[in-house]
Amino acid sequence: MLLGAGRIVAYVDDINLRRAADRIPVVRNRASMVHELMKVYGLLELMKTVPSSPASEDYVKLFHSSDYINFLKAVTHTNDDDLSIEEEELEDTFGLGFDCPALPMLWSLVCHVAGGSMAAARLLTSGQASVAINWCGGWHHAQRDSASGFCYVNDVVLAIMQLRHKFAKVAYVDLDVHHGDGVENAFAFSRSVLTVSLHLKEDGFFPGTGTQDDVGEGEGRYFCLNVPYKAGLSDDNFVELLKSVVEEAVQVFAPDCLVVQCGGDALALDRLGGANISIDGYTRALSLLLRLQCPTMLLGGGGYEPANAARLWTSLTASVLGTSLDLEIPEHCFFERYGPSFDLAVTPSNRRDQNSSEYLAALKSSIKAHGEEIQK
Ligand code: TV1
Ligand code: CA
Ligand code: ZN
Repeated sequence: MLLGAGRIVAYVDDINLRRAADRIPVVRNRASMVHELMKVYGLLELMKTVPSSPASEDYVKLFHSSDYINFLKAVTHTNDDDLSIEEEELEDTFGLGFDCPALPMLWSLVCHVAGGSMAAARLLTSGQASVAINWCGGWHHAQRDSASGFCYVNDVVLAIMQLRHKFAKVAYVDLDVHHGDGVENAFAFSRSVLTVSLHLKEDGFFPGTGTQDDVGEGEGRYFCLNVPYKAGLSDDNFVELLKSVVEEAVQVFAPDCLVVQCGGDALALDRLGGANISIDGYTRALSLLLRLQCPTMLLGGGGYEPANAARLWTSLTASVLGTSLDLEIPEHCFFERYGPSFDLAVTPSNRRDQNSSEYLAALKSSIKAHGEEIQK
């Protein structure tokens, strides 16, 4: 399928960025697996590859508070033992703890991750690319003052802030199975950034926010759209929901630029997920968004079966490039991680879709009503 017809596609490719992303514990080595799979399929020769460099403290400060930044730097220069903060206390200290441990060289990790999406933003603002890809980005939970849900820095928010220098209106669409709360909060008061998140919403599922009546604040009211779904969401229903989002809200908003968080944890059988989407479902979703024909940034995010995240992002890249890939995974350094199938497919499981047609109809009509508010 040719999604990016006539578009210049650029891929942010930097060894130090990958090494930083590889150190995030729940997705250890995933960034390298993604990159190596893209490479062995020959995709790197089909795109412009662009290096990134670590962001500066001043750049990170454009969104995050000085107190939080100083804490990250302090953690970096301290051993666990000298930190003189108890584990539980750490949990309330700028969000560090179980999900976001105080990793060694944390500050450098933050600068590299922020730098990756900064490079992608620059490719779009300079007009050097019409699609810019950073599979090491998409850390949508980080807040101004704290880490959250494996996210230490909100590279997405920082990148959107850069895009806003050139593009008056930016639409953000978050396909990750979790609510994109950090990005939503950052732009809740803004009418220049439309944030949309589709996510699983059930009792106890992280982060618990993102109900349908969560629509933005003040001037930015109706410029946040949340599409909460139930467990087992199928490809057809996922694509239908996104189609209604695109037609009723995104097209009405008429963005000058698009940022898509392609978190892979809505894939079937994800360790942390609960949706039932296949690679084909994601590809159809992305094609709806690319049809808007705006400069587009593609980011990663969740995806807790690393081999499946690599399969997804490699397949999405190939689709954007209009090339098709052999089903058999080629021999390469991570080959054994793709067993037992050793093929590129991620197909739906046979679980039941708990989203009834009544529930979906109500969601769609509320998306439509939301779009009418944007129109006003
Ligand atoms: C260390 C080691 C931490 C193994 C955390 C699952 C782990 C989880 C781990 C885990 C895990 C969460 C919560 C509970 C909030 C906590 C990248 C009240 C097997 C974008 C973040 C999910 C999703 C956080 C991030 C969630 C993203 N679930 N194993 N942690 N407290 N945290 O529920 O959106 O994908 O699971
Ligand atoms: Ca989401
Ligand atoms: Zn997620």
